[in-house]
Amino acid sequence: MQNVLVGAGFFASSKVLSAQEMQMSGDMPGMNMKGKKGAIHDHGSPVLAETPDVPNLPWRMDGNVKEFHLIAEPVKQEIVPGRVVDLWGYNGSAPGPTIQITRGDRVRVIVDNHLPEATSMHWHGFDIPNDMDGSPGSSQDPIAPGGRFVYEFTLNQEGTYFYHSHMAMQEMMGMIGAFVMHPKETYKPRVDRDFVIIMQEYAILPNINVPNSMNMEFNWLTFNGKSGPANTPLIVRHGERVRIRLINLGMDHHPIHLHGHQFVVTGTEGGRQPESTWGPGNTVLVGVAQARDVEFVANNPGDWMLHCHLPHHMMNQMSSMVGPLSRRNGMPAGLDMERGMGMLRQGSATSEENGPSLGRGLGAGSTAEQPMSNSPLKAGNPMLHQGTQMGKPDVSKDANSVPGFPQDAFMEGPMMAMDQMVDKPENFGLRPGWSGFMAGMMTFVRELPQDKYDQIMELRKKREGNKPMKMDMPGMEHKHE
Ligand SMILES: [Cu+2]
Repeated sequence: MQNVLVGAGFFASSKVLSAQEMQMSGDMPGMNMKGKKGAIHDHGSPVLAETPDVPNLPWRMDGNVKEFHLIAEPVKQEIVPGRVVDLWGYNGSAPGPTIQITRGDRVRVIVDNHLPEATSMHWHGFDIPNDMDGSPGSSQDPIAPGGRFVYEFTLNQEGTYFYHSHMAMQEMMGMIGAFVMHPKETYKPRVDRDFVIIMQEYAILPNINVPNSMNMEFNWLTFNGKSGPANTPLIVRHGERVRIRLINLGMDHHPIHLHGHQFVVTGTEGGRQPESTWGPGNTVLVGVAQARDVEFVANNPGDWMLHCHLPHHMMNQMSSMVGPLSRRNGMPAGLDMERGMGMLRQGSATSEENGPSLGRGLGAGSTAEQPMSNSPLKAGNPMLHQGTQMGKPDVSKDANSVPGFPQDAFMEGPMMAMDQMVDKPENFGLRPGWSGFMAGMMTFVRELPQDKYDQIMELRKKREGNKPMKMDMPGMEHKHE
């Protein structure tokens, strides 16, 4: 029915202990399994949060201390099929794995630095002693490359928190993770589903894999490290009460909009808000460094979009593909538009050819050495992505004579569809061609009737075989009868 913890604990770094050992590593106080088949209960322990596309961080008990292990390291992250980029994150993931604890827990986090430079770990919003705060230079020395720092504190808070590197440029390389603090007893009304979405943004030019952390404009917008259509939808059953924890760490604010439902904002990065403050809405602005919890009742079945409403944040690899520019034969890289916008004319922001200038733009060709066309109307196969379905956009005969054309004709739609490439159980049953319209910070809340829900869970089971689900913590049980 929902994700609940069973009595067995779940455990740290799989590199350290085996799954068998994890199962034996003790209880998670306050989060024992209470869920019965189809039971509705307004008391007991909260459900465990799911962070689609991001693992939970296992832990082990050391006496009465919950011990976690985070490794700051470079990661290769596939943000959409075929687009693998070089980010910095934790334990092989950017964002890093989600940590979940219960109010009152004594927590230890061992942080190892496998980066080529110093880092620090800040616990965002935590009421903890100053020397555990992770502020480099003031509360501690930065953690040297190859070094380790052990954080330990007792947490008497509940809500949606996060951890992140307190080195500003490292933040823009991906270094954040969610830290959920559960109450001992579930809130009322109880939620059946609890999701986490972390918003991040990167400036990555078409022909390199490393984000330009100095940029002020962004062309890759991610939910949990994936851009649409590669992110995994939130699967819920019709009738369930759902919480979504939204976390933003980047350079932009994101107005997150849910279709087909009204929600209430039940919490901020400071924890739970009193019910008297809950007002209906369907768009919540999540500012930089903020968290917002929203809750709603899934009372309207269907595949509902959940997305950032900034138009440019619903795009992938934005480049100068709209408007009159697209009707030219292309232009030599590094001229005209780039110059006008103060873009780099050669190399990347960190290349040796470039002096200290602040590139802002991301136009196609702003780093390419050869003239290139960005013209879907002129070039033969201008935007062919391997594996895409390449349907034809529906445009009128005189489209070229209409000022402003094209806008979306080559940005979304059939020619961008890649249903097969992003096929997974959670996408089963979506309308054919759906993926051509999902990009950037866009995903679905799929609110399914029992039979469709069961079908997807069956497929999930098949995918995972007898192993625990990839996103699970050992000891966590998925019930879906
Ligand atoms: Cu946005």
